[in-house]
Amino acid sequence: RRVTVLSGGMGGARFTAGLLHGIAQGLLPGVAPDAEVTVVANTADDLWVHGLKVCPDLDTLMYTLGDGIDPERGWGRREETWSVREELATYGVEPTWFGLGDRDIATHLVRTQMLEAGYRLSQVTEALCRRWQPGVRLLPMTDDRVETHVAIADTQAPSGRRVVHFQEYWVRLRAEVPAEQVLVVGLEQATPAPGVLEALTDTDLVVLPPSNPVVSVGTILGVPGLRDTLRASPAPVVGLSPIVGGTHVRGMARQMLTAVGVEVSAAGVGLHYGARASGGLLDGWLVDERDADAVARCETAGLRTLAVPLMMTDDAATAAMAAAAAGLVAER
Ligand code: GDP
Ligand code: FO1
Ligand code: CA
Repeated sequence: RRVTVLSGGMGGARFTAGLLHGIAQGLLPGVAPDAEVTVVANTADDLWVHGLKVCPDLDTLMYTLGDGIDPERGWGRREETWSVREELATYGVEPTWFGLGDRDIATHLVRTQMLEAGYRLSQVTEALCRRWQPGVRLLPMTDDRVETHVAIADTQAPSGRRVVHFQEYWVRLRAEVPAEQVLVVGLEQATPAPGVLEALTDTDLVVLPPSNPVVSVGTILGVPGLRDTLRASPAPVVGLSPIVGGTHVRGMARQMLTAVGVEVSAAGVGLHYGARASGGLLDGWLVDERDADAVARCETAGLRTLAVPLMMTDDAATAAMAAAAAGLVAER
């Protein structure tokens, strides 16, 4: 009676919205219409800025599923204003390249003061969700501080490279410079947040949505204990490719996969996650119809693979791919 999703921000949030739609309509084989969804969210995008703790993926999930998201941007609040951002810029306070909306700042103020009062990130998230009612149990992957950084070429530096926070790489540099290395600071020392390991084992289905395989799903799986717990889980594990037609649909998955040496293709990502039968994580893998070549490659490697329409154009389309995903691994 439960489904667990490992999610980043926009892609995972959009998938989860459609998943909820599909479950309610009883479209997922092996999943009851009243099944509860737990989302384990990536927290390595998190950033301390202007003295506030900002959690982009947790907030994108919370706002999207709680109907507060700005639909154009895909992050931050709808009906947002930017007075504080403008005032900070007038003071010449950096970073001016990372914008916090006035409404969004309230979320970061609540989170920051709760953290400073000694609450854990999972308790803060639970408190914020009492207002937003996302319709899922939203868990951070860990309560410990973990931050993704990216090493890029820098001819001025003696070493020839410098390291920037993931948000600077993505928001200021627009991922336009090659990422030489992805460094997830604090990951080795992190422990799974309360309820996370149980969410991977005491469930009927685990989904790797079409989130970024490196800086969303990869960082979640990198929390010590998660990958092994998932591999040992009695629940079937199914994934959906974020690479369609040989590249990402949006964002910077192409650059991140290249940085870690994984082929930028639907097959490349599927084989990167690996078939459970050969030591990997997946019992099933969904690719878009445009990447039908990936089916044979993955099947040869023992990974049950299906080509279906994989563009999350609306909740109904996403519900259909969630149903196909559940169906692919239902009999496991
Ligand atoms: P982020 O944290 O905001 O970057 O969001 P995620 O990591 O959860 O998802 C980003 C990924 O979603 C990107 O790699 C995109 O390629 C992928 N994505 C976005 N829209 C779609 C879609 O409609 N279909 C598929 N298959 N992938 C998508
Ligand atoms: N993305 C941008 O492109 N520009 C921004 O100024 C920006 C600010 C921001 C503030 C809060 C937040 O939760 C997200 C924000 N994002 C911004 C999006 C953010 O970089 C992405 O949601 C993810 O971190 C990428 O995976
Ligand atoms: Ca993210």
